[in-house]
Amino acid sequence: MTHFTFRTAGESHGPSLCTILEGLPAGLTLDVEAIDAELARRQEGYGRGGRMKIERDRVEVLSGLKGGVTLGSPLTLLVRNRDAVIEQLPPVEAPRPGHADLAGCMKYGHRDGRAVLERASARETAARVAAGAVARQVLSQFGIEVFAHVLEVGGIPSPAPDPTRLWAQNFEQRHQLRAASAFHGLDPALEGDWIARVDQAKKDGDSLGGIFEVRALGLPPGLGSYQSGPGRLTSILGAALFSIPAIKGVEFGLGFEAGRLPGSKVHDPIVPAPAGSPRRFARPSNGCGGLEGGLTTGEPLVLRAAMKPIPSLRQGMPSVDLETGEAKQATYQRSDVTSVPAASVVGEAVVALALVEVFLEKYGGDSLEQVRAAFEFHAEQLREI
Ligand code: EPS
Repeated sequence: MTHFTFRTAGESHGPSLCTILEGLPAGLTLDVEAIDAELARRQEGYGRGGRMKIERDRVEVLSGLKGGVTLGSPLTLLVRNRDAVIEQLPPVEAPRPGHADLAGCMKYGHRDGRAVLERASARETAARVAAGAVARQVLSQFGIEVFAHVLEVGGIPSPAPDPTRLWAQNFEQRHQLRAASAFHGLDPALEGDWIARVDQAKKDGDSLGGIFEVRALGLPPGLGSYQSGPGRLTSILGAALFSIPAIKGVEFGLGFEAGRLPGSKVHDPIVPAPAGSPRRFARPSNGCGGLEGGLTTGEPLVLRAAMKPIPSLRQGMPSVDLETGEAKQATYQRSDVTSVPAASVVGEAVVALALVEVFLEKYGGDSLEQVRAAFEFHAEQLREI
């Protein structure tokens, strides 16, 4: 069995973006429309800019499928760029503070930020969303759902960590609420304030960040490892979320609040299960966010990520022309006012990819049937604990 991995390639204004997934089990009937639906969700959200009016992201499957079913060979997905104008674009003379432009130029010895931004652009996340949509299809075979929603935009509301906040318990309800939101959020009462905040930032030529939450439900206990630092699911999920451009903070469950409270208020008691329960114990709270010792507990996984505002500001930022060394406003690139809703879709994708990796590590097999057999064997064992 091949270890599950994925890679992406492509430039923001090159011909296309692509991703190759390796280690997918054979026998999965791939729903290509569901991948396109995730790509469309990534393009949405109040505060997106001009590029999203140009692109119509759709996936083409180049390898790994026969008759719509995975073969167990590398799955290649391609998303073509409509705005494939990389050769015609002007140089980026004055790097944008906050973007990779300057640090990238120093790394490679360039004076033109264009050579950096083409790959550093968040456009690359379209490929990750495509890969994540495949990962979600593997997880859903085992009753696992990954769901992200936006909690804050531009500081509204002010941070108040609470793992149970704004959470719609019912599957239909949360999907309907999120689909009706211009921000992929769950609280219609906040939308008006968020819209006003984005409109004001747009008028000011400014940009906004925010916070989104990703939950995973239906996970079996015991995914991840306490045997090594890198094997801890906490490290794997943290790395996954921090791999999204502009993510500045990640929290699990109570998050930073856990550093402020006494142990008696942080740890989740283990109590005898009510009569008729399949287990002998229950967890009345989930402050740990579904992870103990770097392993899933079987409770919902609760993660939050903070995204900084986009670095391309129409009002400008102080910078320096890399050719002349003179002070100059940063080169303005067409941009979004905010892309927190899009980042939540990417967050969902990278969490799904990280979960598939550890899921297949635990229950790995070459075909879905073999994975299912291992999963059911473990489920049987868990009934004895
Ligand atoms: C993005 C495409 C980009 C930007 C944005 C994300 O397109 P363009 O540069 O042609 O306008 O809209 O990129 C950034 C926010 C960034 O910082 O690079 C996309 O497809 O999501």
